[in-house]
Amino acid sequence: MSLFDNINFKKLKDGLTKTRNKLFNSITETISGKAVIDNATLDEIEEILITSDIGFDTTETIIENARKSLKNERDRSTINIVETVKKELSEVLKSNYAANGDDINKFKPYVFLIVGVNGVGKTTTIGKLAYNFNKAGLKVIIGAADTFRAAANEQLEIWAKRADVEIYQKEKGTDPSSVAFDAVKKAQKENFDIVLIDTAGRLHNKANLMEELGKLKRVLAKVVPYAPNETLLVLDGTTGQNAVLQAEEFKKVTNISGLIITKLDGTAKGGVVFQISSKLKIPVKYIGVGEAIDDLQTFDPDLFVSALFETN
Ligand SMILES: Nc1nc2c(ncn2[C@@H]2O[C@H](COP(=O)(O)OP(=O)(O)OP(=O)(O)O)[C@@H](O)[C@H]2O)c(=O)[nH]1
Ligand SMILES: [Mg+2]
Repeated sequence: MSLFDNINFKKLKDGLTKTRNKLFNSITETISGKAVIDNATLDEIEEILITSDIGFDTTETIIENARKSLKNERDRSTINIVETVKKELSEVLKSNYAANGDDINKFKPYVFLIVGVNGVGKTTTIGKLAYNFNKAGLKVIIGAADTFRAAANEQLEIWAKRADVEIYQKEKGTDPSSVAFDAVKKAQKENFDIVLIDTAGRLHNKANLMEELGKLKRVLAKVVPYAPNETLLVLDGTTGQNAVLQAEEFKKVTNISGLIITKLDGTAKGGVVFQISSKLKIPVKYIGVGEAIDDLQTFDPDLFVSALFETN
């Protein structure tokens, strides 16, 4: 059973329209009208995949596997080609997939640390997560550990109100670790199920940001030794290759348990989800398909691929 009922296939499909146009429509254009697909056509498909932000290595694997499973000329009908590419794309996502929520009942409070560079959608995503957890009947508190930016608290307060959950905050400039510490303490004392800790995306410099993360983790573990249960890295899907680089940077300095890829609505770069998933070997947990509170969806590999290939 899934924890949230937050997948709206139509919205997912609508959000992925531009990516679908780039990926699926180009593939169908390439193969339409051809009775059988020759190697030159497979090369063209390969090129489409590479230029759809899926990445070189991932595409190589997909095409190599497709060539193997379509060894016979007669297997190379257009429908078989599309189905094979779809299957291979799903495999990429499934090989790094992890279901959400299995452990949540085992830890109280269950602590999420949400990290990522500035502007990727951390605060918005925390609002959406809070809304989903609250709707699932869990008692949620948000810890406002982005004490760097002036308007951070106000923005988070608005989201907490919308999601109808509590927020723990202190004045700007407070040590983020002390906010996180106190938020988890409060959660423990007052029987909260879920703690969502927002963090700053911009500090004085990158080394600072990474150092702060390490400190946050050490301090959280002082309240509850198992915390954080999850460290989720938020990536902006519209930035394509840059998102991959960011994830690699974060992976070097901290243990990332899952990814949230935002802003997949309205971008043609959604193919980057495949590249991120296969390169980083970290599961994608959620995706953002809009700015509203109900625009966060639990990531489902098969549905994601279907949404990229279904036109009506
Ligand atoms: N279209 C779209 N916009 C999104 C999505 N998620 C976040 N945004 C927008 O991205 C912008 C930045 O979001 P924030 O949540 O403030 O990002 P942040 O990572 O907390 O930023 P900092 O706190 O400055 O580091 C806002 O305008 C959000 O509305 C999404 O899934 N789709
Ligand atoms: Mg923020």
